[in-house]
Amino acid sequence: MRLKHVWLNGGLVPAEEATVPFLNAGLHYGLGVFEGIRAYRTARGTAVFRLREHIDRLMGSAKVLALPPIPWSETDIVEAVREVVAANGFAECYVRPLIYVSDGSWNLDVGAGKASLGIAVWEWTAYLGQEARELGVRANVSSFTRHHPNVMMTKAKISGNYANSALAKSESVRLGFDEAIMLDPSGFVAECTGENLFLVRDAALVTPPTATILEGITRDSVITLARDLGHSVREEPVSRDQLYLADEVFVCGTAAEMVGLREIDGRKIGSGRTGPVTRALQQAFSEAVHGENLRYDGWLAYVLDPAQERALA
Ligand code: PPE
Repeated sequence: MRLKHVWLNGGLVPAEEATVPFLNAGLHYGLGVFEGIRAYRTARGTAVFRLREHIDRLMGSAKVLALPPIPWSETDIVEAVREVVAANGFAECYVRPLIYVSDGSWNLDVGAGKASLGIAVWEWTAYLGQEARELGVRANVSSFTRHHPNVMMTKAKISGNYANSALAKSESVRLGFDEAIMLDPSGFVAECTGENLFLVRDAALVTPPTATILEGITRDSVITLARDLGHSVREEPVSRDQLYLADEVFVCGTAAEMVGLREIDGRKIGSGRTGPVTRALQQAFSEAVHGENLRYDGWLAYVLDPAQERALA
C-alpha cells in the first residue's frame, strides 16, 4: 500500500506535498531529532506500541539538541501520530516523527533557527532480512567506535548521529555481515547501529548500562518481559569476549524487533540458531505488541477510540 498522507506542521497533507526545501539546515547539518515507532494489528484495531514513551523520548532528544521550541505539546503529537496512522489505513506500520531545523541556523547556532515537525508512516517488515527472526543473523564488531558521550549525545535520537551508524552498517554489509556491533570509546560493547544488545548466559540476561547508549524502548520492554518470565536481568559493562562465550545474544529495537545473533566475528554463538530464551522473549514480545496479553495492555495506544470503532462498525 502507498503512503497517502503525511502530518506536517499541524495537519495532514498529501504525501507528494510533504517536501522540504533544499536550503534547510536540518538536511545540511543533520540538525533534527526523530523517533521510530511501530503500530501493530490487534483484535481491537491498530495500536501504537508505547507511543507516549516514544514521544517523551522525542521531546527529550529535542531538549538535548536544544532545538527551538515547536508549538505542539506531547499530547498534541501523540494525537497527531494516531491521526496519521488512521488516515493511511495500514493495519501495521512504522511511524517516523521528525523535528528538524527548517529555517535559519546557517551559523550553526541551533537556537537561532526555526523547527518543524513532520510524521510519516510506512510498511517496514524485515529490517534485518526475512529469515532473521527464525534463524538469527551474523554480525561483526565494527571497526568504527560508537559515539563518545561528549562528542555526540548518545541518548538523543539526533539525525546527525546516524552517520556513525551508517558508516558501521555499510561496512558490515560490504563485508558480508547483517549487522555491526559497536564498542564504546573505552572498548566495551555499546549497541548495534539501530538496536540495543543483550546476552544470555545460564538463563540470566546481561545488557550494557545506559550511559553511552540510546535508551531503547524495546530494551526496556524486554527487561520487563524477561523479569516477568522469571529471568534475572543485569545492566553491566559487557566485553567483546563475553559475547563470544554467551549461550545466546540478541538485539532489539523498534524496527528490528527481536533478532538473535547466530554468529559474531566468525564465532558460532551457542547452538548457532536463535536460542530458547530469545525465542520465548520473541513470543512474549509478539503477544504484548499484538494485544494478546492483557498484562501489557497499558503499552498499547489504540488508534481508534471505542466510540470511533462503534461508528465504523
Ligand atoms: N540503539 C540505536 C542506535 C537505535 O537507533 C535504536 C532504534 C535502538 C537502539 C533501539 O531503540 P528502540 O527502538 O527505542 O527500542 N533504531 C530505530 C531506527 C532504525 C533505523 O534504521 O532508522 C528504530 O528501530 O526504529
